[in-house]
Amino acid sequence: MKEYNPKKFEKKLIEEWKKKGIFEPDLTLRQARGKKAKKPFYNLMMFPYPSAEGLHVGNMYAFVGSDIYGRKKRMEGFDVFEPIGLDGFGIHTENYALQIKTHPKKLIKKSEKRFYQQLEKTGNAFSWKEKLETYDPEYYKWTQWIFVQMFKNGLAYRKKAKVNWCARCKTVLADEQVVGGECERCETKVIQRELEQWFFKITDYAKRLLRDLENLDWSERVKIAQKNWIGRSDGTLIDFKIQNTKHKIQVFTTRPDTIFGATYLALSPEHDFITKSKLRIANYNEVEKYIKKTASDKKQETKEKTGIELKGIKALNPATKEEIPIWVADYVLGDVGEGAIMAVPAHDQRDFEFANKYKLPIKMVVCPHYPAKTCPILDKAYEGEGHLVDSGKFNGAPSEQAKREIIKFVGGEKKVQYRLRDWLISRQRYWGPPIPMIFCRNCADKNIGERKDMLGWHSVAEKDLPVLLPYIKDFKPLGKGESPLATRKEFYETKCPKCGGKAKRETDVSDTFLDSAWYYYRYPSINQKNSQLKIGNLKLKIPWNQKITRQWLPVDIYIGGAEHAVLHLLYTRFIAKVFYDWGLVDFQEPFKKFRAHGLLIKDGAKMSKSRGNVVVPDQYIKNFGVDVLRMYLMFLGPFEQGGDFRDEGILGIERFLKRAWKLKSKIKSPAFAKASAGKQKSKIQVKNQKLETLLHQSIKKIGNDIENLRYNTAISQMMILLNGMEEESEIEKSDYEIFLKLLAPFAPLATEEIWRESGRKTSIHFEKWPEYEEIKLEKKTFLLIVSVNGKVRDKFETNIGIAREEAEKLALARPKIQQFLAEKTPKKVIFVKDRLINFVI
Ligand code: ANZ
Ligand code: ZN
Repeated sequence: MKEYNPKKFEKKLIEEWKKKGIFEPDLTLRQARGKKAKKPFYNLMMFPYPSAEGLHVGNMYAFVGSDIYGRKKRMEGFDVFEPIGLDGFGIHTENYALQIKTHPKKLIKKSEKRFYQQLEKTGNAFSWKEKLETYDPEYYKWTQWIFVQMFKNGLAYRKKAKVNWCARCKTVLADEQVVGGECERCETKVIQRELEQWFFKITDYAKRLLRDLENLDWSERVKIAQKNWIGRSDGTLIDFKIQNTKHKIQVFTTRPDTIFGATYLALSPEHDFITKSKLRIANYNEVEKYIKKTASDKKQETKEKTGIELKGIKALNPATKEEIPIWVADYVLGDVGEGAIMAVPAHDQRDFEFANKYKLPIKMVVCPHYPAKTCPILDKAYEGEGHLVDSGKFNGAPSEQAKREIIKFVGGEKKVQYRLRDWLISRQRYWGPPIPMIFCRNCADKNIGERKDMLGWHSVAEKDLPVLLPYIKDFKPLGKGESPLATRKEFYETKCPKCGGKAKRETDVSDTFLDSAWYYYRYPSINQKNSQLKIGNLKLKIPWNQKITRQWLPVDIYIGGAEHAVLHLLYTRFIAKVFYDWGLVDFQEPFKKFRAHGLLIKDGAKMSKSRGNVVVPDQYIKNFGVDVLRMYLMFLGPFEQGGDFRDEGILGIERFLKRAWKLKSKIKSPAFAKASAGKQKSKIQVKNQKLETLLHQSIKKIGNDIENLRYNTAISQMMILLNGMEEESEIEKSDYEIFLKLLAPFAPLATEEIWRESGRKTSIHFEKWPEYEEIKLEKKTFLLIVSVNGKVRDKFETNIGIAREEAEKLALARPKIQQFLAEKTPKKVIFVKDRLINFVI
């Protein structure tokens, strides 16, 4: 019999699969699966962004895990769609192009080829006919189309704002791209710059984004991250009068019950009260200096708080009617709440630290040890609930109840607020879709514009899309707050679509995360006619085919990295809701089920290019074959937790596949080669009860494990099953086939090859997933140990519950035992029920 040699068949099968397109479902579902029910299943993995270095095993890990799930679904009778493409626009690719001094246009040609080659080698069941690249004008035309619709629907706007600036990437960043005060990509400390930028109004959707999280079947850690990021807080707006003026300062607080302990007000440095009260502020020059100094710092929780008092003015605490000082402090954020707080040092840790530093009064008003006579100031703020003290007529009230009463008492207004900021969408870089907007000075001066709040701004007409990204040889970011497109007159000089006069194109490009926020709508429609839709009284071509979209979307399972929790995974949800509101789709959540995969560790650190500990799959595939690498990766640990990539383990998997290959020589009938291709019953045929139980157990366990992405334990069970089958002197052909089918999602190539060798014309991957019977799960036999004078001499399977006499009779009949007893009668027989029998001679 031939040895297991993946070189002989892996490449051949992969090419054949692709050529015949066996994993291309009929997307129209017209002839899907012959007469059987049409069951579309959209199996999606997170859009990869490649660089020319290509795929590393960490990426492959995620893809293979997704593929295994899809393969089982296919065997369960679903029409599985598993597309692949490249998220090749954006800073990631551009930075890499800069680093290796190539133009991104040239770079992507190379990386595209390399990446698709590598992906092909994974053995995944991709639908190759539907691949897409975000830098393809046919694709980004629609990305721009989305921008235009966002503008027309009031969801895209431009404003001057303090924004995150990465000096190394020379561009602004969305809040979601700033991690711990640093640029998510290059880990440079982010500073604040005042720039005019485009935003998407994701905050309009905060409430729904939060509410709909609840019922989502998503990885819990991602749901929690989104919840915290959206950050709902239920609070109250309270006015503080400014003494001797008509002015008021409104604060947002979640703890109105602590108002009697509010010993000062604190404003963010951006608060407009400061400039408005310039003449009344005695130390205005100093204040101005302070504000300038803090302006460029990105605020961080851990930083030491600083501030300055506004001299010459006081506020009135509406509860105590006492005068309190007003401070400007950098720990109060300009874009959160009202940009002003009532500071309660005894009950808010930030205020506590600030008050200690600047010697401001600390007044305890919520007492945790009520009804003690006095309530001592603690060495940190007491942020919990309790009973009110030092709070006038509210003394003794529980804080929760006092909240409601005090809101009435001071005339506060309830308000729900979110931490989420609008999505900063423009980038001062080259490698992205130009933002399809035109500004006309002339129109602006005459108060003309598509939108009243955006005078002079016109969106590019749908028929004029795409706005092509021009070739710019020197594409380096300028760092002046403008994209390199701003250096190209021939690009930005244009005619106003309204008045025909001289106008200027927007020169920023859009954020990469917009490219990837809608790609999964495009995949199934790539080779279909786009639909026309009536929106209002407008007939509009949309980026997909409506019928196909209805059949295939939303995505059934989405697998990807948890690091995208508040980036890609939040933006996609937002865009889906926007599309829903526009009447484009009938669902509000893009991914029915999302599972985050774990990370691969190498030498104690996360595998990543920046750490330089990347393992490239190619050499492993060459040495061991792709099935071995796939199974090895999946065996490293629970898929949702990741694992440690070490070389040693791979040999064990290789041995397993060699043995699985060889197992076919145990098949009882040599007629395996002429198997009846038509009738492929998955019925377990085995006569041997022990193996029968094992088969049923394995089908159950492996099926459940795949469903729960516990591929490592599924593989362990495959190993147990293999051991069990190897113990037999002969196995039934049909039992071996069950073994193959269970293995097929993990080792799709070896199993397909064996299937073929047995004379089948069809693919194993469309076979029916084996079924188990509940009543056959329980084992009815056990391995009885037979020893002579305490030494184990024999073992055999027998029924559980066997009686002593029966066991003795059977044991004595065994040739081995007869040999050891040498015709002596045992002096004593020790019997341990369902375990062993020992003869003492
Ligand atoms: C008084 C108070 C007393 C507060 C107390 C807390 C505890 P969450 O729940 O995270 O939304 N706050 C309001 N606006 C702010 C801003 N622009 N920058 C920094 N802090 C701001 O937090 C709401 C609380 O954060 C508010 O309630 C306010 O402090 C502060 F014992 O008001 B609190
Ligand atoms: Zn104009």
